[in-house]
Amino acid sequence: MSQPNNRVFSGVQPTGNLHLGNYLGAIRKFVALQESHECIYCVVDLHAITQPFSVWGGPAELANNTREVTAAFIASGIDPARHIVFNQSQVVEHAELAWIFNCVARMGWLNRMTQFKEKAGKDRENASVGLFAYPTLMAADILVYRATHVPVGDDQKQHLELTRDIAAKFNNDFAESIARLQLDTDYFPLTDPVIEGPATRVMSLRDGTKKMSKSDASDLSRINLTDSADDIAKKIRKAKTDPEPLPATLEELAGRPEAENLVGLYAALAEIDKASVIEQFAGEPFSVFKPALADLAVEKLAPINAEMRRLLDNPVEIDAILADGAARARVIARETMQEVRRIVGFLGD
Ligand code: AQP
Repeated sequence: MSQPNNRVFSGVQPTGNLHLGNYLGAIRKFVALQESHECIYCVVDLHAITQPFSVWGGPAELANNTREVTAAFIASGIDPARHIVFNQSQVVEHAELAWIFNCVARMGWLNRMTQFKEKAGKDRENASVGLFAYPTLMAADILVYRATHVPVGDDQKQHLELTRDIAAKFNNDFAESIARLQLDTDYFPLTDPVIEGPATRVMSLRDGTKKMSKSDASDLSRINLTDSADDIAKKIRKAKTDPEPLPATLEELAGRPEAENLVGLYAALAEIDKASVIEQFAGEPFSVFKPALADLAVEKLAPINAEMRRLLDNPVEIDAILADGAARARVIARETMQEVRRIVGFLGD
């Protein structure tokens, strides 16, 4: 199989409470890349189950959460006919390649992953083996399609560096075999992360030093993609801020994490840079800025919210999209795995 040079892969976990950070940090970029790249977007359900039932809702919630992420993809503008949208567990090759990568990656590499430390918390002995091995599955998700670009939020940067390390070590460890089979020397590409724009790390509305997160106990900390216009306005009104008005320069925002976050949100939603937001609102108090931000957020999110609701009322339509996407993803993944099995030296097809 020849190496693609413009293939995008990315995923979102079906762990409920899809929020504005997921949208601005990831999903909106997925939409933009459709014009220039061949895109594969995945609802990563195998990743969701690495955490306790209390985080992903258990079997009763997983199907609904998977449909919710799919609906968010489509409602945001991803075209599942031109590109591929599917859920990870329908393509078993992800898990198969992850096993091989478990044997390529080193314990020391995984021990350094900050997401594991954060998610496992103090009770590390009780974390699942899957949570520890999460980054090797993520590398397999990307590399089973030999994807060249991965749009993600800033929190995934370290995992993408590990993906590059795994690809490089595999290419090196199996170099002789790859050459004997006359495959590309760089069999797995060194994937480029796409982490850019004013919203690569959207922060909690209750604490500007913490990432906006699905698992935050406070619903006021995040704007969910399923929130009504009233909820969005209320959450922005109640967002933590400091008593100062907005400054006249971007530099003066330093050390004001909540103000910086809200300015970043405005910039991302309006698709302008932070400096232009400051120019527009310099000297204004939050009592003026917050309603403007709420109006903008409602304007941008209401059409997505409405289309998500329509889709979620038609689960058969969503399931058909996922089945069709999985069938097309499988064709690519099987081809890679046939080659990988020969590279590693396994007998059989
Ligand atoms: N706050 C954020 N700002 C910008 N991007 C974000 N992403 C997540 N949070 C933010 C990006 O969204 C994509 C999908 O994320 P995920 O489903 O893998 O979940 P996650 O990274 O574990 O983040 P969450 O939503 O905050 O969940 P929990 O509560 O489990 O930590 C990724 O590209 C991610 O970078």
